[in-house]
Amino acid sequence: MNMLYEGEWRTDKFVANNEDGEFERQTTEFRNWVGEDERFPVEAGRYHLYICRACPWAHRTAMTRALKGLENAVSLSLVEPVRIDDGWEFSEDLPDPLYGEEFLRDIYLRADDEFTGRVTVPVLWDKQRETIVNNESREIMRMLDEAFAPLAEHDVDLNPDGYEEEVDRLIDEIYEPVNNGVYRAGFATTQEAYEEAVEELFDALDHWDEVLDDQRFLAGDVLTEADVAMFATLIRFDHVYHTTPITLPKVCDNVTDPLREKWKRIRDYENLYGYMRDVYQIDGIAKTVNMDHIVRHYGNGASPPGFGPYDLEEVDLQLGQPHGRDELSSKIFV
Ligand SMILES: N[C@@H](CCC(=O)N[C@@H](CS)C(=O)NCC(=O)O)C(=O)O
Repeated sequence: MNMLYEGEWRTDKFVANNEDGEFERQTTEFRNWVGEDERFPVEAGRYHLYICRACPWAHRTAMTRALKGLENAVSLSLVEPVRIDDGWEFSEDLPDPLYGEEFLRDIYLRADDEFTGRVTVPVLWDKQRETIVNNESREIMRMLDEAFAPLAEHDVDLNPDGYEEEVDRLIDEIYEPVNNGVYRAGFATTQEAYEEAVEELFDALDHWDEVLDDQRFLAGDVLTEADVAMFATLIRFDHVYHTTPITLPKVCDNVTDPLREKWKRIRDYENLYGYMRDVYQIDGIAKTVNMDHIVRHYGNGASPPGFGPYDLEEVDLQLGQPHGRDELSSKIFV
């Protein structure tokens, strides 16, 4: 994978798997907090989100912005869905609205011209100080939810009083097996690492399908940040992640797929499927989902060739179909 190394774009530096063949996600570099750090006060129009519609981590931040009604307070722009050798790129169709840069790495270099690390989305950018505030999706999601609340046009709290501990626990609980689990399965280069990731992923999905049998959302009766995190993985699952093991043995000679029968689609889960449609149908969410970008990203060499894509025509998730889950709880927010 490509990355910046002391300010230079390098294609030879980064190794994502450890010696056991397990995929290791790098930790992010910019971790400032709007509202808590006096350099970054809460101000309408001051901050910008760079995202990619294909990326599940970036999707969390776009969903939170939409649910809170922060579109007028925090601007947003997209990079092209296919990550090329030069990394994430802007284009004529999807230009960098702030500086007219060619690549997202140029934005990182504006923040730190000696930057070493991967050039990832999402990025929360401060237009006034001209630097990256934060590039960790979980933290950006929380900031949009809480620090930016005074600017929000919707009375929506995704980490409500009394739920805080549970929301953090849930976000932690689904991260390894589900959100990152699909990548641990897809990027594993040894049989052992692959099997462990697949077992954990489907044990977790089975578990949450059961939990969602008698509660509408992960934390109970209302939608929280944990659901935002879960949805971003589920919505990509049938089109992208589910296709991985079909081709994985062809990609990695040393990984075979005895666990194939374990792989279910979200459509095969009664409750997870209804839950995914439920979240999709909440005001503002559908427009954050760009299935075309999702499928193009995973199908065009941006990721290991084992990933997707399904033909969009072939897989119609029927996301607008009734879900009946309002019988479990009549409200969505506190
Ligand atoms: N921990 C980061 C991970 C973000 C991430 O890995 N984004 C991917 C896109 S899905 C990316 O930009 N990858 C580019 C790279 O790793 O070089 C977060 O949650 O914000």
